Amino acid sequence: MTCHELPTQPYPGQQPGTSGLRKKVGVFQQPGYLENFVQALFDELYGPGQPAQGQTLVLGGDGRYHNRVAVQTILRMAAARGYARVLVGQGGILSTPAASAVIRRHGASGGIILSASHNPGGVDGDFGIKYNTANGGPAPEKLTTAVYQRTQALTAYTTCDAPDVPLDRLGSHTVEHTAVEVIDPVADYAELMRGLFDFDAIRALFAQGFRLRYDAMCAVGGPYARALLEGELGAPPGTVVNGEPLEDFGGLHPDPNPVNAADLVAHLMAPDAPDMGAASDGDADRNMVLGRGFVVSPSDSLAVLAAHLHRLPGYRHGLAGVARSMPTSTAVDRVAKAMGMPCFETPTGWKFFGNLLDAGRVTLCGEESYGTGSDHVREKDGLWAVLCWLNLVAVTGRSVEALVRGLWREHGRCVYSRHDYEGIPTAQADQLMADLRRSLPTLAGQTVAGQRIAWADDFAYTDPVDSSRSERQGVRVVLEDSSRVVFRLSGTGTEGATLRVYLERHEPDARRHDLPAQQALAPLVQLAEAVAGIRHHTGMDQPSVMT
Ligand code: VG1
Ligand code: CO
Repeated sequence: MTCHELPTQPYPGQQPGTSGLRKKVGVFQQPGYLENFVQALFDELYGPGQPAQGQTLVLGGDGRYHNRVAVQTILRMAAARGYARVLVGQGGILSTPAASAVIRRHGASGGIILSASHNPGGVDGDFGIKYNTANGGPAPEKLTTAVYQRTQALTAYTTCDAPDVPLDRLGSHTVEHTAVEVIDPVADYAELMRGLFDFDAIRALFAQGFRLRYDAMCAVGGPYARALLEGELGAPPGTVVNGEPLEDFGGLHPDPNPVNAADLVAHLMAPDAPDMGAASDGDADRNMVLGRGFVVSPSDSLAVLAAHLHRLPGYRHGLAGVARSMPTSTAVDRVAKAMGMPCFETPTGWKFFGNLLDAGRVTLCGEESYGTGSDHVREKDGLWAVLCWLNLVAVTGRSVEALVRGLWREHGRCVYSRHDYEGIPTAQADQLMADLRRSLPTLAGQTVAGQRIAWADDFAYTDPVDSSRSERQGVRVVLEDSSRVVFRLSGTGTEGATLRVYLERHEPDARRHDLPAQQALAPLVQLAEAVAGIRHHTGMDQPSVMT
């Protein structure tokens, strides 16, 4: 076997977005496309052409179409780079939170996760790649920007002509001088979960007949949920549905929300509904939680966890603090204030939580996009969130709905919704945001659609740990009663642009807590239209998805 250099060239658009580089499968299938990106990454990590001496790389993905091909390509490049060791998940599989756990547990220098997460999969769907650093968390913007710049300057990449590594059986192999270990993708993660939760209490809950329906949406969460819920915690077989990871996710769209997981919602709304429902996304870092006949909003889920997490073994010493992404509702802020905990507001994307977690300033983090996680890893973690809820139900004896209603009673309800306008031509979406930004200085004090705007800005963030600065992270329009509308463009899509409009209104009056969210938020929808001219810019009357 020999290593050799092959020619490559800059490809347009290899700039990672909110979470890694995501493109259509066909784009990734172009000869040299993936290689160009990986070479740029290795060059940034170790210096151009320099070996990754003594380093360990973790490698795996969500099992979507092209996963296996990409794993073999990267194994050959890692061997040619001189990595000491590569830990690859069996079958090329590792969920995002499991990859984070493996990196941390084995002292790896980092990991490559092959996933486009909540984006559709299959031959006509999306593929993705992201790099996580030694803390187990997504690479910071500084690194992803440097990698992008390097992708634009490369002329060659290094690989070797080793045969494919057999991925389906656990075992050790040598490629060039690199030890490649095919590891159980669940084992390290399961071990971590055992240390955080009261498994006996959850086991007792299931033994008493508590019924859960976990929809893995034919994505990578299935094997983890089956092993832990059905295997260890005694949930009856069939608790996990769509539990087999499929290359095309069985035609499902593993972006769990009430639209894409309509089947799960229907089960939880049925007369014989289970006690709890849950779903995870493509790479199993997101979670959706439902009670019987009751949908939990992700921002409320975060707030409930903030209020109760100290009841669980892994968190019995309390929380150092909490953090949420800017568009996430302020429910968690209210809980944090009442409990005397610091609460941080970061830009969208998990990479912004890493420094706060590493510095021990926060224990729990979350986003409105069905993402919650803690300092146990450096990613959001879908199954972890479900285990939190199960454990809380077990120790408090309260239902999912009762836990959320308790939050509303104590702190009022942050009525919340996100409206997504998908598939907008990029130029139109950019124009909308540019016009909106231009109007910012004059918005404060104006009455628009009958509502008086207190202030408006474009969110900018200075990381409290390393002082790095991130500008233009979303336009906020805030009313005098703290109701708000936030506008930003998605950084994960692969076709055109998606405008996200986030709507929030605090409702202290318990008699109004059961008003449907869309009804309670209707005035803010009018405000959003009036300040941003969504119809004018996009021609769309209605959002494509409301969550
Ligand atoms: C979306 C969500 C964001 C999340 C990101 C990655 O980003 O809004 O909260 O961190 O997806 O999630 P954007 O830029 O499209 O709004 V995942 O589970 O797709 O990695
Ligand atoms: Co995800």
